[in-house]
Amino acid sequence: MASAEASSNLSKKVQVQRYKPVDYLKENYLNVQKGLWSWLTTLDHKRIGILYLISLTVAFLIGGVMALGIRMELWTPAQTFIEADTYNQLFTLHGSIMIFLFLVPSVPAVLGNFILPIQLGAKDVAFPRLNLMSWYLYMAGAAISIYSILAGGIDTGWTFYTPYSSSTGGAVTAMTFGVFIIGFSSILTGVNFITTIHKMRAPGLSWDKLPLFCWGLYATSIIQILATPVLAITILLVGMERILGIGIFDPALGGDPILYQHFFWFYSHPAVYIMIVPGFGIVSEIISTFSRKTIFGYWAIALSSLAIAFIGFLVWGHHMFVSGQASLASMVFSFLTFLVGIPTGIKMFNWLSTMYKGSIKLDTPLLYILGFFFLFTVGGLTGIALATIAIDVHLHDTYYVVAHFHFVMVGGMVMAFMGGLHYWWPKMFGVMYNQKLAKLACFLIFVGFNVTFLPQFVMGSQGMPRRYFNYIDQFQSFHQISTVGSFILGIGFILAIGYFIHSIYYGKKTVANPWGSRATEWQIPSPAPPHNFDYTPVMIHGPYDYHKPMADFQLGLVQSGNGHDAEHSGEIDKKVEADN
Ligand code: HEM
Ligand SMILES: [Cu+2]
Repeated sequence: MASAEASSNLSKKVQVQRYKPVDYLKENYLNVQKGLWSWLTTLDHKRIGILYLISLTVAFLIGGVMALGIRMELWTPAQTFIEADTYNQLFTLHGSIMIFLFLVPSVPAVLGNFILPIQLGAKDVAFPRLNLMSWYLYMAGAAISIYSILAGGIDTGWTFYTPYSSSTGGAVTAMTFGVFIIGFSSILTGVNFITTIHKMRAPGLSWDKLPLFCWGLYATSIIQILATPVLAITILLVGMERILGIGIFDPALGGDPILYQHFFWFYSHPAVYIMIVPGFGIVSEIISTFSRKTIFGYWAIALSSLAIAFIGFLVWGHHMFVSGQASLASMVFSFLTFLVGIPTGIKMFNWLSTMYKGSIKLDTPLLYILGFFFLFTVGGLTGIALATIAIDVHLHDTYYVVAHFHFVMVGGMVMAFMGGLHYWWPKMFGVMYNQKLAKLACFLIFVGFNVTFLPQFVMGSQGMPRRYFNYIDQFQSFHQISTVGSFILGIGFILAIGYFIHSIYYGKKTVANPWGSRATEWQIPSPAPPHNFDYTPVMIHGPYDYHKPMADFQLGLVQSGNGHDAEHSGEIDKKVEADN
């Protein structure tokens, strides 16, 4: 009651104007400027999001081809078609590319860049130039990583464990330098988002109305800023050890390799939350929109993201149960790891409660999120098993771990990313993809994923070690099922890329709000206008207030006939007439 009064006071005070919703404008962020140069020098957060989308898709394809190479090699227990050395390089590059060039940047840099300022009712992020610089740093880091492939490749695994990485030949120095540079891109994005969320919220958008996607990005940004520098310093030290021979991690030089593992996992465990927490934000948006219901437990979802970010800093030692750390330390790390299950469980509970008795529409974005629920739960629960010291001693460095982290990273994060991409695609390009093919691709990806990774739990628990080129005959059928699955998965992704690109050129034009969502980004035309809003929107309701009438949310963009953007008003009048 009190809050309804407050919001009506607010609307009186600022005299909120309601405009007719406009579906599209002649001028949008895609056509406002033309030519490659305008893209390479753009300061528009939306265009930078698209630049990231293109670069990340290329990285994902390269990483994906390498994965298929690994799976093909494992078709037979002995050598199948490549040398053992090449195999080591393949899984190292696959892991490094997927983690550092795809998963870490994916949701924040692509979808976060595009959607966050619009959800906040802002014209752009707080530091547009810094935003563009992040993309250039990403590209520079990617170029150096690719150089490292040409300069001999690396075979240390994506974890760059010392002392091997301190002494092995190849291009470890180049690769770690590339990761170092990409780390800065990640830090700058985090700084930008935190400032934007604090400073650029539209009037009326209090913290309790902040969309949960923004909360997710906020929690992620904190981790990016606090954890990434530790990785940067660590790999810088590896470089110094290699180049200058200073003993830090290599016992031969008087260093300590366990120290490296502490440093590495102090970043890399929180980094797994950099990957998944923004994905949680996507889940909340999609669940609410496609259930037509207010999100259940708003604060519980928002704060559990922060709790996960916080606890995530205290559990890194669960990667080191068998590396010789003190058993008391192991017990503490094991206990703290179990705690992560609490905020994660809270999220699951709230999402399912949001769907309960909702008016559910099974469109492609929601299908991906339902897949996420299933796969991420398997990933999370097997994580609890691994966090149990007595079990981990047996499962460490087996295919069980490989299956675990693929269930959380692909089954969780990539599913959420795909859901988000399908959800926001109409806003990004103003077109709808082929929905039938999209459902087919989602099905192929879900089935292919399970066929690839479920057998890995079984062979891992039976002792199949990870990162091995040869294996004993008993595991062959598991490996072959897994390889078949990986090709189904690959076909699913290729299909998705195909209909996405097709839709840009031939897709049906879509309306401003094809999903009937209450969230702010759906109230502006599709594709988004160059500056998102022509006036500062005033947020009266929260983004999930499905019990309030739609008309309360419609911002429109241009008030036709008021001289404001006169160039388009005639066209808009016609469009509005046609709609009525
Ligand atoms: C939420 C997203 C998560 C991601 C992205 C993720 C990712 C990963 C990755 C990449 C590894 C393998 C590291 C390596 O290469 O050695 C790993 C291992 C592990 N994860 Fe997770 N994980 C997640 C959640 C969890 C949860 C919720 C738990 C437990 C509650 C957990 C417990 C573990 C443990 C104990 C290991 C070490 C296993 C071993 O090496 O023996 N993880 N995870
Ligand atoms: Cu971890």
